[in-house]
Amino acid sequence: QNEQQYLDFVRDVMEHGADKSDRTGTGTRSVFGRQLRFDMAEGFPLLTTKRVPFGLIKSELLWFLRGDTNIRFLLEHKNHIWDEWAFKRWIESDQYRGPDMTDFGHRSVDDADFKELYDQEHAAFVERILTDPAFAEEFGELGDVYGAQWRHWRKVQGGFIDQIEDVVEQIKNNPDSRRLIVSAWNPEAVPTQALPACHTLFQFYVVGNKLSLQLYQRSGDIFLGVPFNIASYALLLHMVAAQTGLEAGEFIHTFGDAHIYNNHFAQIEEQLSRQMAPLPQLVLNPAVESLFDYKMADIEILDYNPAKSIKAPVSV
Ligand code: UFP
Repeated sequence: QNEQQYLDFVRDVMEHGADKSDRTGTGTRSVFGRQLRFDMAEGFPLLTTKRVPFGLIKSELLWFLRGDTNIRFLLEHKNHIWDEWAFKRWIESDQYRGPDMTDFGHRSVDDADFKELYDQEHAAFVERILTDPAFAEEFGELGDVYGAQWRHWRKVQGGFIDQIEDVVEQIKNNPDSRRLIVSAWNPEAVPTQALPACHTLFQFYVVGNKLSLQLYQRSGDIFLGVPFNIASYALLLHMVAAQTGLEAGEFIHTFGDAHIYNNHFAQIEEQLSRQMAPLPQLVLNPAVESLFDYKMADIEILDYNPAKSIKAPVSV
């Protein structure tokens, strides 16, 4: 079963992973090179052993597909998953005059007084993005993240490449192609990115009337990030299938460094102790005519009955 694979993967990493330091200073247990396969015929792979907030996955994917790289659209949809990355740029800028927010990720976990201060600064930041367009333009911007790489990859000779539009055309007109690839990894952009692409590259594959998608994820936070990433790419697969007259086949999730942060171990134990429920179903509005025309209400998840959510700190 689809979800069992994820739980087995978690156990594998807990048991066989190497304890390893990492960029964020938190420390991880990590493996290199793993693959999960999700057959869409079994149901939509939204985990049921903890609630995964599907609304956030939808708005983030719509944001990528717009080619948008400014958190303002996300905030308008009450989606805060990219806030820390923008906030970090704000507090490190020379225009920031508030209290010292250095290392806010760790400090807001360890220190309750600091957390209160951080929550205030963060709320003020969000409010300002939503109400001050000039501020939003400068500090809501994450640079060349997914939206930019997917929809307007900058060409050396000038102009842009719309990788998503191109790949959809290729799937329709040249389904046997072995070049159905979208790359988000741009070595030139890495130094200026708030977060260099974790979902490095993906490829489509058509056989019969089935469309499959394989993602290479260079780095995966197994507890917090990966459940989102699975659902997000499964959703993208369904949307592209719907827009190319195909059925969604498999989502294949291939990992480079797959890790569990040291401060997620208790949460992982809790999740592993839970029972799975049947997977939900995804329903897309069949009247939508282009991959770029989906709205929040056109994407629905049915029969999702998960166990309750499990909170854990994000390492920034
Ligand atoms: N991460 C994910 N999935 C994502 C995303 C980030 O797992 O979609 F954007 C995690 C992986 C890693 C961290 O723990 O964020 C990125 O850090 P680094 O760039 O050092 O790999």
